[in-house]
Amino acid sequence: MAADPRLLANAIRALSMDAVQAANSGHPGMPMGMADVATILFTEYLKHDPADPHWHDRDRFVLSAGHGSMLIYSLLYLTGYANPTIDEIARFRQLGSPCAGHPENFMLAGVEATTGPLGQGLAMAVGMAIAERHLNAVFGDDLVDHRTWAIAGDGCLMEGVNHEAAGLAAHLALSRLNVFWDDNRITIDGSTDLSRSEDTIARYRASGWHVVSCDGHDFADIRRAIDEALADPRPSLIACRTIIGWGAPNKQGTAATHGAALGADEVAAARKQLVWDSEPFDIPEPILSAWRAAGGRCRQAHEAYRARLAASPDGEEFVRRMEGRLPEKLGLYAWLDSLAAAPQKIATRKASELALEAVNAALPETLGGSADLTGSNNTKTKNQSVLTKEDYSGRYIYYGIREFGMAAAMNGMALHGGVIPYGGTFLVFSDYCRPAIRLSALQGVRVIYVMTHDSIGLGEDGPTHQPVEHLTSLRLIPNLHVFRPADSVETAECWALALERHEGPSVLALTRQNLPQLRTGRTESLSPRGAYRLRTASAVRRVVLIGTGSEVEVAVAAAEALEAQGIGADVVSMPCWELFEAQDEAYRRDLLPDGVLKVSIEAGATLGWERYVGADGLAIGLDRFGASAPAEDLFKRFGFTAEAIVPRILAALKSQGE
Ligand SMILES: Cc1ncc(C[n+]2csc(CCOP(=O)(O)OP(=O)(O)O)c2C)c(N)n1
Ligand SMILES: [Mg+2]
Repeated sequence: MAADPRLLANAIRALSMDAVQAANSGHPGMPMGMADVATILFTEYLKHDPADPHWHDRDRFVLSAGHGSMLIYSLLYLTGYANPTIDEIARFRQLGSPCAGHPENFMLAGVEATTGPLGQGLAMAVGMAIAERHLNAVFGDDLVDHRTWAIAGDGCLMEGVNHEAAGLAAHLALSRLNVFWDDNRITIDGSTDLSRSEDTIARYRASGWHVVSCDGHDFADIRRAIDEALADPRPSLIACRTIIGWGAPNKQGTAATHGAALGADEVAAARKQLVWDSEPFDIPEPILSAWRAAGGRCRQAHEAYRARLAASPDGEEFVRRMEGRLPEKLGLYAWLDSLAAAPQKIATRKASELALEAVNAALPETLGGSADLTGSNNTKTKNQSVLTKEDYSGRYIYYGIREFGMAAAMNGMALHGGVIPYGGTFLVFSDYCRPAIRLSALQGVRVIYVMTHDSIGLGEDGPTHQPVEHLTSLRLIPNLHVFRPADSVETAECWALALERHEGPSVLALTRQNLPQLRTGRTESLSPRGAYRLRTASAVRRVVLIGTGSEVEVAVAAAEALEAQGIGADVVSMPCWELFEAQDEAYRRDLLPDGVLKVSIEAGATLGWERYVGADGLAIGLDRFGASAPAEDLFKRFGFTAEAIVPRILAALKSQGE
């Protein structure tokens, strides 16, 4: 006889309140409130196999309301994943325990996404559901046929990104996406009446979703709602009316259960209420075996899948893509050869498009897109058809004006695996994506951001569109590689580096304006070192000019003017700080030696360049907003010309000599 789901759910409640109590920190209310819904999902619907958490065709589950992390830790333990162990749960939120404050994909198999920043889990789930449909269209039902589930709270559905994600999901008719809304009408400050008056259900319906409501503590009603969701061809929002902290007799239904330990008295009262006699972290044997049996539910389906995979002629290619291994050739060599033979004076956004022509032909796993700036970001190549609800096999997504939604969806795609997402917008709007870029970096996923119009060089659109502080601020994000290539050759090299980077995201900052090709003749790839000597001083070296992107051309002109006066000047092109930082000291010192004047030239904030030019160096940049005018006029106006820079260098040399 099947176990009583209430008993199973109470195991989640006990683990959650006891772990939070032990840590004296955490969020018991959400897991206790959603325990009943989660029990039905994990014991009756979710396709997963705790024995192989990475099974490619498993359902994906995202706890968008990440503060309720004890819910997922309980579920993984109870269904029989190798981790967390019960000891790790008992050490919830302590150093070394994988049961971190919020769920982290890099700590536990079974945690599909790092969540906690509200709304983003939902948006990542949309990306996972897109990746699933795309791979299904390419590889067929035999290899790809799964669902994406998410639990979102009131907070997730208030955050702006939920609107972008919901719009995208409905537009692409992601029927295999099912989102539970923990409709408990409580947030940290108290009742949602304090801050919300909208009709969330009507809003989702109007967006094109199927919405079904249920009593989140009535098992039959939960099943009915899920069955209805599964039958509908639209993405579904399953609004579950719940009581936060259900089972804690004096605190349930109040914000007091949201984010603090219940306290010893209330935990004892909840034990009585739930008729739960066992000690903390001790799950009674019959209940644990019932959970473990439920955890093994899909083993046969998994085995059948493995047999299909082994028999499939596409199996090897599918596994290659899912494991994120690149094919031998990125397709860029022929393109680099042609650049050596016939140098191009083009914008780096155009150079990116031409590099992508080769990449997209060689790599069937790239999935591109833009937030409504396709023609400006140059992100769509000739061989890419559009991914639509009628044809998910397309490899280009019109994301609409949804930068944050796009970035979060790309995180979901990369986490799902099987695709390498890249997406474009203007660099200035990287701010709109920033919370998701941060999560790309934290999660260690290969997402490639194509950010064009990378300085005042974009010209007439003016200061609203001209990035100033963006390169600096992106370089602050750990594990993010920020590339700013100087010409068509570097652009191709940086694309290769971004694609080969399995362990994290990359930003390609690209120009609108044309740039000369500075690297002529076929050379080895130089960008992997992050910075390299592009031009060596002829006269005795007294200056090292360091440029990035469009300002490398300016640095070369300034170096030539200095040499004409007998002052030796190296030019260092530095397309990627992070890669340069990874070089050994000898290389770094050789490039940026002591005893010479070091000058950085970048049309953006100077903050940070002290690191390379030193206290006596010169950081030439832009520490104010730009202006609306043709690019050439702006470069003159703000001093990014050899004529403006050389006198500053001469003055600095003079004062150094004194
Ligand atoms: C983007 C973001 N803003 C703020 C927070 C801090 N925070 C965590 S939970 C929460 C309230 C969420 O309310 P709800 O989703 O209803 O969760 P419940 O109280 O029902 O568990 C807030 C503001 C956050 N985690 N992410
Ligand atoms: Mg709530």
